Amino acid sequence: MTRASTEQRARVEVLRNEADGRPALHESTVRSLHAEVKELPAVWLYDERGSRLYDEITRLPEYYLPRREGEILRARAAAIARRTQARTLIELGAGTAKNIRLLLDGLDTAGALERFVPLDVSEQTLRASAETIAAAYPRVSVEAIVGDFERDLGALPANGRRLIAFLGSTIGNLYPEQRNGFLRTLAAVLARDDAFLVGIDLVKDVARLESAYNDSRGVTELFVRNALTAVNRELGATFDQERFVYEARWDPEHEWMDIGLRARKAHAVSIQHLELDVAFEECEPLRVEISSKFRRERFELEAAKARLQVESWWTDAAGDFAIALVLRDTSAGTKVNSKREETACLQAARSAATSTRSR
Ligand code: AVJ
Repeated sequence: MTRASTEQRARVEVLRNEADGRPALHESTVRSLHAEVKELPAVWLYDERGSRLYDEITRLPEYYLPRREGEILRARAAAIARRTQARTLIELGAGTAKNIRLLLDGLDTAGALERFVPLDVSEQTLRASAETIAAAYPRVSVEAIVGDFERDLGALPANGRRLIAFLGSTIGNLYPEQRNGFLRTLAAVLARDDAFLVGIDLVKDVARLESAYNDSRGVTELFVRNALTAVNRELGATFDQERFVYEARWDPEHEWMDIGLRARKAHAVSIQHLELDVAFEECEPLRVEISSKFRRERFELEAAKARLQVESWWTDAAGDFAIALVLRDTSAGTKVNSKREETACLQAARSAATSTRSR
């Protein structure tokens, strides 16, 4: 394969570049720092160094997620190819994750796959992985998109059967309300023959969950602390690493890992480009991300609320992780609603009748 033909195949379309996104990111950073629990948007984790550190996390013995997901994909890729007959594979939040290749292998072997569309906010990471995929799958045309999976679902290429993959339990980074919005938007853009494939980390033993985010080599801590480094550099902030301790703990009420830092002592941080001074109390937390863990019933319910239907649910042998194949709900939706309306109006009629009778 010559270099020129490889480059021709990996096209990169920039829907939004870093400069476009900056006002929104600054705004959401200000908002997050004013929240009840102070927070830095998780986007700050994924600069070049952050992406490298995350890559390192995926190889940690404690961080079971990618290996469990890989186990499921290896076992199910052929079935997924058969059921979806996908001609286009779209990957949301593509990054550097390797598991998408198991899906590409399955779809490519089945023979229908024509196109791979990775979407990610980081142009640099995206270009590199698009080139690698283009070189490894010569029959597949790679059309990468620099964009945001919460805002750009409507801009995805739409001809032919599509499989939209959202792997790695990245969906767990969204707050419930955001997740609901995401699923609703997805339901709106999903055609009858399209499918959505989502990797989901499951609720499990607290000790195992906490050790996945408190690895013995401290790579996760470096990854999280890198958000402070990025904000110092990009926003002229004065976060001092020494003044914070790393903390990742299970929140049983919300069933998510609460990941971030905690101020050792009361102090203030100034963020020059936001014209903001942020005061921390002693022990006050600064959240950097949440990582929600799921139960099947809850996920199916959330999907149904967004008019999506979980067609298949596969787990690894240990039951640590799940992959759900999700379709647009073509059957229930309107029927359920009209039934509910009917019941409500019958109830109203009945109670009106009762009150008339008793008068
Ligand atoms: C990439 C969002 C799935 O939540 O497990 C890993 C990020 N943070 N270790 C996760 C992460 C700390 C990861 N996701």
